[in-house]
Amino acid sequence: SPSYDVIVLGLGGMGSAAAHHLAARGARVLGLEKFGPVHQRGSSHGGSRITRQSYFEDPAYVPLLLRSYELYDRLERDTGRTVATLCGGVMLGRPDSRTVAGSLLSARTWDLPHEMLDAEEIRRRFPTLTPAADEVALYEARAGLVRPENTVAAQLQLATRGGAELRFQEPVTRWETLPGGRGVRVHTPEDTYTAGQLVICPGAWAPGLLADLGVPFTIERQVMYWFAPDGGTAPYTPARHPVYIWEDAAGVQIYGFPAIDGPGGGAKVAFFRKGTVCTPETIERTVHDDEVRAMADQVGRLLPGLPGRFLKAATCMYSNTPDEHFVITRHPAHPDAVTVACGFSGHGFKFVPVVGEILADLALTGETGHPIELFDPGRLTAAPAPAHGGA
Ligand code: PYC
Repeated sequence: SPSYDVIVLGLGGMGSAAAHHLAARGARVLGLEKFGPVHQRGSSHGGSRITRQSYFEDPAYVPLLLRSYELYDRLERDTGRTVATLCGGVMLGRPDSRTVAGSLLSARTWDLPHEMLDAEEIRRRFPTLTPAADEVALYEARAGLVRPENTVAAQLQLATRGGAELRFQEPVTRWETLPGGRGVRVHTPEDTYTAGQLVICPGAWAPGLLADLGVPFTIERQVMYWFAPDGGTAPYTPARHPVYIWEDAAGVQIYGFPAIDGPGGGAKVAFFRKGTVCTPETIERTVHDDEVRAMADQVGRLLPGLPGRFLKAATCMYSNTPDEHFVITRHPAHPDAVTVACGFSGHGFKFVPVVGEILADLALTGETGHPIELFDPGRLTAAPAPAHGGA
């Protein structure tokens, strides 16, 4: 059976990044993907993902974001593909909302450039937005969007250029570590491969492929919607319109993008974290009228002109961990041979290039200089403390 330094399982956002970074360091890499290149079945499609640095989820993400921005720039230079558009972004809600207060905490902790805008100033700067009088925004000029399909295509291109062998339509059916620290064996319907190291980037297939990790993943169906605004897209183009995350008084978050697909393409908007539990095999791909109405109603409260005409919708999946922080680690049961990256919980794509770098570090040296303590799965799997007096 053919032998490699590293096998990468899954060539979506994270796996294609890993394959690229590993190949660039001279490793003999085999990448295996269940579907075709740049497919629409997982979590790396839909044309756009938000990127931002004043990170409301936790200030611990900021150093990784700063590195990710550098690597997105490099990806663009090395391939000539457009992967990022930094049109600015507003994180909007009441001052004490998680979206606003959390973003401000990261901005202050890391001294990131930002502006705080009151409702009047938001309306003056961005006339499509109609916040309530008690809402404010953190504006970040370096926020914007990254393009998932272009990013995956660029990373696959660089992986191939670096000598990686990439095999598509070839699902991994089984893998095992070999005795005596001799690496891993990976089985597909086509062949059996061996390698010193395995990197697993399973996306929404984590519950099946990483059952032994013990992390209770929840796979969620999410819907992305495109609307053609009343009066045309001119005020919604990236030169004039920011990305936005808006949290209403009830804590419901939506997010959206400028119109990046030309005059006929409309603008994309979605609920953040309002999905329904699914599996990759059973996910409902049809989007129903009541879902479109609910989205139009919610986005119409902030952008009254946007839900002019519904154009289309598409589904994708989040792979949530219980605390919505990622899992990036050497596999606790196979620490010498297996590295995993999963549970990106709906906010991972902006990190794709730096995760590739981290996975290459872990697979080739067993450690990384990047701060990944937050992503240790031990936080989710630790046995409960024994009851008092128990024995
Ligand atoms: O990571 O910024 C993000 C995001 C917004 C909506 C879903 N993910």
